[in-house]
Amino acid sequence: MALRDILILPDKRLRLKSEPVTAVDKSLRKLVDDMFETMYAAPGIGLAAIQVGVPQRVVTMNLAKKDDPPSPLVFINPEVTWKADEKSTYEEGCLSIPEYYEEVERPAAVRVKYLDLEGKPHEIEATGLLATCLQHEIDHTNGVLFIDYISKLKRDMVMKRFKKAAKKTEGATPLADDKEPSHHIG
Ligand code: GNR
Ligand code: NI
Repeated sequence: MALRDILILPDKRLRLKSEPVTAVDKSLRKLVDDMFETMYAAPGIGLAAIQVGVPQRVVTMNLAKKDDPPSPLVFINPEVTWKADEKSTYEEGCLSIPEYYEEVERPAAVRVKYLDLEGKPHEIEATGLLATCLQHEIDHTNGVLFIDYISKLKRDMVMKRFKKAAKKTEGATPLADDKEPSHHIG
């Protein structure tokens, strides 16, 4: 297993439409393992493959409460097949938009079809946090972020903040774990 870097706004790759998985093979299982490790370390309750730079329609999730045993879920090629008219509001966050939280209204229940890690098809009806998280992650596979549902004023403010932060660190190379920071000379 390996930790992968999480893409942060305004990384343009977060706007890509991911490609369907065509084969559940060894490299896909390695991707899923790495996604779980990365999601647990973050920590987050869900992760889409594009958030680690892989434009494939793969989602991992763990909605277990802190201190409860993990309950890992994998959704391959997930698709919403039905949305309830009823809405529910949840304060959302995103590992690609760290430390920003805002209320988002979405359908309160959805049906989702997907493949499991054996390539076997399933269809589930989700409510509550599972419904919200599935919609948030399926949006990622389509290049959609939760800030797309908030006011333009708030979204512009968030984009400005993250563009400024990215500018500050541009050209900076992450240090390897075994290296000490070098000091400027002169
Ligand atoms: O960790 C996460 N928490 C969360 C809270 C409310 C609604 C959605 C989420 S998903 C998020 C992790 C993430 O960015 N997944 O894409
Ligand atoms: Ni997210």
